Amino acid sequence: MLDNNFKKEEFKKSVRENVKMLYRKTIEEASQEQIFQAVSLAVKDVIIDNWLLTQKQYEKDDPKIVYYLSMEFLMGRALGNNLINLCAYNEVKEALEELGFDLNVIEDQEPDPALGNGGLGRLAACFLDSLATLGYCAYGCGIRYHYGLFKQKIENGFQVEVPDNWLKDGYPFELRRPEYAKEVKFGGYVKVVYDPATGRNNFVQEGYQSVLAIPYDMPIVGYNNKIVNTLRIWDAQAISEFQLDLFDKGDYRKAVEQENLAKNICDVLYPNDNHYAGKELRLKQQYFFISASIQAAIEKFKKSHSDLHDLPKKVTFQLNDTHPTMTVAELMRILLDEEGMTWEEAWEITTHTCAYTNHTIMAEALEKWPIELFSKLLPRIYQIIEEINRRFIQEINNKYPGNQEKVRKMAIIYDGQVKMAHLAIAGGYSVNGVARLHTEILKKQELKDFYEMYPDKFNNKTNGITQRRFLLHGNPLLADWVTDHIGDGWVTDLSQLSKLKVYADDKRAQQEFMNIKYQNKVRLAKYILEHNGIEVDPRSIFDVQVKRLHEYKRQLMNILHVMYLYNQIKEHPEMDFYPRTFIFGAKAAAGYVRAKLTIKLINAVADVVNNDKSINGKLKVVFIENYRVSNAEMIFAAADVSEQISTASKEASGTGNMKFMLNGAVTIGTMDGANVEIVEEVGEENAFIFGLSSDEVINYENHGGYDPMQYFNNDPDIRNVLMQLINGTYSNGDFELFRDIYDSLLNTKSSDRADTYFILADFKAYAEAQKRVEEAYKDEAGWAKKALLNTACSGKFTSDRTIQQYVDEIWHLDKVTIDK
Ligand code: 26W
Repeated sequence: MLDNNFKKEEFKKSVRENVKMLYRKTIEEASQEQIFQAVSLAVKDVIIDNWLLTQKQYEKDDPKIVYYLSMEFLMGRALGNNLINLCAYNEVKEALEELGFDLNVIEDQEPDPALGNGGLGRLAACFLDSLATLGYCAYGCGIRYHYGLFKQKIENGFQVEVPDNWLKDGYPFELRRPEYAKEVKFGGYVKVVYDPATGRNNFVQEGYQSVLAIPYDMPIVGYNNKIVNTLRIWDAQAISEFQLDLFDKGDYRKAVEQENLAKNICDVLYPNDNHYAGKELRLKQQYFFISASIQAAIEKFKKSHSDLHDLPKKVTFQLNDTHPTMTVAELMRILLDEEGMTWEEAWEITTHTCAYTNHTIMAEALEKWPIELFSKLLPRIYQIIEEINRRFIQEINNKYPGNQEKVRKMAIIYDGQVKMAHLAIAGGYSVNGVARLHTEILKKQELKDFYEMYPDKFNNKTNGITQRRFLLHGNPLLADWVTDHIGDGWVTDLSQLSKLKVYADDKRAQQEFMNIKYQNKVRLAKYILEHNGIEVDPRSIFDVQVKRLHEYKRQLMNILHVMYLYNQIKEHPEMDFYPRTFIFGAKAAAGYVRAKLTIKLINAVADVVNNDKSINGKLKVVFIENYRVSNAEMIFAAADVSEQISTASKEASGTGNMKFMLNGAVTIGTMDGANVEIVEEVGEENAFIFGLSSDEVINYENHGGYDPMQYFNNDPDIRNVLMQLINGTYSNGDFELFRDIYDSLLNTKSSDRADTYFILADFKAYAEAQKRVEEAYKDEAGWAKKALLNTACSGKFTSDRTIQQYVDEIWHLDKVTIDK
């Protein structure tokens, strides 16, 4: 029996009590949603005891703290995950059964907290899980968006965005903590006041508007170790009229302005993934949560330490991409203006406390704020950044005398813009990429000049995922099978999966493994029938691409290949063809027109193919509506083939690729991001690799010489497929509907190159790799071996390993255990 605080009878009693207290109902009268609330409250009760224990232990041990600062935390549902980590899932399942409820149905009542877009936000959530499980003192710091990532509806094949009002029934796992509120100041101007006592100029912000930041804490439960860490998300509240200081009393206009400022800051998560839009409100969001978080961190530090010079020994601020880069300037502001330090002292502390992770090399994702916007909203912060920039340029000039080119490329402020990545690099002690290839590209290409100047700051931390959510919770059949074969040590030490390798050729193990895959496919098929009304055959190959929709991820290449296969089957009905179900799931940013059109194309192809009786159901295409963390768990478990087909060099790492691998899906992919390391672990013979290398892509980009038209002219298969975009085949005779997609592949506009993502260059290699997939799948034992080996070789990709590397090489945290 695992060590947990659950006594079945007590738990049942507590659920009854909660239903009574919350709803004045008996269990029998309560709705499933009400039961969810009551169960969650009972679970929270247990969590809070451990939460208190953890705080006590941290106070006693005084370990170093990492603050993981992120605009996004894509947590997914908490109930099931908390039960898993409390080792109480099965007991609670039984207890609920005895009360007449199905835990799965109760779990489905929880809204998916979707305070993130995709990879970056989900990575943050996996990291919090690993930090708590490994026993490290960590705080996630973020924003309590009232509306998370939109819900996706598909209407007539088009994406429609629906607001995600996740807080409407109240969220049981959050705790409002108004007593820790912080004031955040915007606008106004900076007054310089000479202080004769110190001989220093003091900088005072005046005429500003304030917002109150109210923290809400969510528990992050470690696995089976009683540790409960905290995700602190900040909500904005107006400073009420009564709290205006004397000077402002009766300033009605200011009261209204402050009220409005507070009203919209936390309204909604920006739905752009990998695309910078330069919106003022986003800048406000960034400063809002950073100022509140850094203030709180400094206050906490000072409670138990007397000398702020020790900050780097006790605290790291990890910046999740450039979005929280304001940290550098805000920390400087506090040390200079509030603590009275000299610039040199403050800079020494700041540059040994901040560290930056880069998650993308996509140029359009780089944050560059216009000076006017920045300086007006944050006058003091801007002033500090100007001084950082002035000194940084001096440093560049010292190192490269007379080299204006270097200044132009590296300055923090240039061309009327504040470049956040440059600030993050200059202001911190570590810069890391998220997969080996990505880090190499940063060093050799994107951040070459910075690497040359600060080689020691650069390091790699290949991403990882938590096996607790993506195997133990998401795929209970496989989790049990693994435990039956190698014990349950893998739950906290995923490298133990390698013990499964001895079963790779074992007939019985292969059969059991594939039988579990089959049952998971049946589960997904049922979901697809219920949600899409499409019948799919669980015996067909489940070929899955689920991730945000972006041109560089090349969902378009996937669907063009489906069109090509359909043409083949139609032309050669007698052809030997193993039935395949192509499954897509993807949200497109609301303003990303071409991405949304790609969704329409996928659905249009699905309509034609799925309804063509003549192909005997050999080919099915499914677009899963509203792809999100909760259905992702089920999708990974059911996949045979994992599509990881980004243009080489563009996908920094990918993390879905790892979730598929863990669940025994075989990768078809390019040598991009972490795919490189996946292939290294599992062996080339257990993956299907194709396409241009990152060097080839970068070479084309730097020197030109790519001509997509050549493929159109010389390859009739490609030509046929492309013509079908503009001859009405998938648009009821409408020649214009998909013209933009056609043009994007072939028509060079004056400014940009056609087929920016080399789809036509890679198309045939992709089709050929897909052919190899089909041949391999026909060999039942051969495929089972490949699938099993993918699971067995996925140990490296746990976020526990990633976090341990961050701890050893960047954070240097102390391990904490709860005293028994
Ligand atoms: C400013 C708009 C914006 C919003 C989000 C720009 C950039 C982002 C993110 C950095 C995009 C993102 O999620 N990147 C993904 O990060 C994952 C975790 O490291 C990687 O696995 C993915 O390859 C990368 O695309």
